[in-house]
Amino acid sequence: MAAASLASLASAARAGDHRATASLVRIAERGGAEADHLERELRQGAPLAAHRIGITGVPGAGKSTLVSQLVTAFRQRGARVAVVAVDPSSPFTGGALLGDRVRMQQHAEDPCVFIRSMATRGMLGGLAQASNAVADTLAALGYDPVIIETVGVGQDELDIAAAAHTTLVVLVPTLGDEVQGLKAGLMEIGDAMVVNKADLPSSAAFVRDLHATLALRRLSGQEPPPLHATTATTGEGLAALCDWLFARDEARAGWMSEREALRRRWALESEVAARIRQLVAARLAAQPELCGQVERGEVGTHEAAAQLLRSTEPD
Ligand SMILES: Nc1nc2c(ncn2[C@@H]2O[C@H](COP(=O)(O)OP(=O)(O)OP(=O)(O)O)[C@@H](O)[C@H]2O)c(=O)[nH]1
Ligand SMILES: [Mg+2]
Repeated sequence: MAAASLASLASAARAGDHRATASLVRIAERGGAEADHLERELRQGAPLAAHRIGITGVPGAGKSTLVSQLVTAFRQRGARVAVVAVDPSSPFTGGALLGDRVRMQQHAEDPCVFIRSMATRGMLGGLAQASNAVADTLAALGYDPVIIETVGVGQDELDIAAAAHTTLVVLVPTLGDEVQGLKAGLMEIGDAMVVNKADLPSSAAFVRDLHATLALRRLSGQEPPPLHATTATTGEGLAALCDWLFARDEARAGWMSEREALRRRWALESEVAARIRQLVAARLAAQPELCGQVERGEVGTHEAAAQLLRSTEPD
C-alpha cells in the first residue's frame, strides 16, 4: 500500500473510523514489508507510550467480562480504549471470537472503543509478535490504555505479559489441583492479583489462602502485589480494582519509562525471533531437494543445516 494511503488511513483511524483502524491492524498483524511501512508511517506521529494493561489468567476466569467492565470505567474517564483479546489455544482469527463478541457487545457501537480478537491461525511470526504489533499500532493511533487479554496456557501468555506495563492475573476460587501449577507460574507475573467470581461460596477461603501465600514474599524482602476480589458479572469489587488501576495510571511518570524500556527490549527480541523463524521457513522452502535428502536419510541434519545457513538464495 502506498505511503499516502497509509497516511490517510491513519488519520481516519485517529479520528475514530473503526474500518480504517481495522485495516491498519490487519496490516500490522500480517507482518512483512507493509507492516514495516506502517510502523514508519505511524512513528511520524510521535508514538505515545500508551498504558498497556495485560489481563491474563485461567480459561473461563471471567477475563473478558472483567475487561468489559474496565472499558466502561476508563470510558467514564474519557479515555479511548483498545482491547486486544489473544487466545493461543484457538484456531480462529480475524474479527471477534464468539465469547468476546458477546461479552463486549455493549462497546461495539462506541467510536472510542476498538476491540480486536486474535488467535493462532495465519500468524507468520507467532502470536506474541503479532499481538505486540497490533498493540503498537493501536497505541500509535491514540488508544490509551491498550488492554491485552490472554488465556494463561503457557509460554505465549508469559510472552504477552512481557508486552504489558501492568499485568492483572485473574484467578477463580474453584481452581482444582490440576491448575495449581499454572497458578504458581501466573502469580509470578502479576502486578495485581484478581480473584474473580467472588460470588462463589468458596471465595472467602480462597482469598484468605491467597493472601497468606502472597504475604510469604515479605520473607524475601518483596512487597506482595495487591489482591482484589471481584464479581465481574455484577461489578462488585470493581471500584477498588479500578481505583488501584487509575492511581497507577496517573502515576505513570514515576514508573512507565523503565517498564517501557524493558517492553521495547522484549519487543525487539520477539520481532527478531519472528524474522528468523520466517527466514528458516524461506530457506527450507527454497531447498526442497536438500530437504528431501534429509527426509530420506541421505544427508545428515547437521550437514544440511550448515548448507542452508550458507545458502545465498534470496529470501
Ligand atoms: N459467577 C460468576 N460468573 C462469572 C463472573 N465473571 C464472569 N463469569 C462467567 O464466566 C463465564 C466466562 O466468562 P468470560 O468473561 O468469557 O471468561 P474469560 O476468562 O474471558 O474466558 P476465556 O477467554 O474463554 O478464557 C461466563 O459465563 C461469565 O458470565 C463472576 O464474577 N461470577
Ligand atoms: Mg475471554
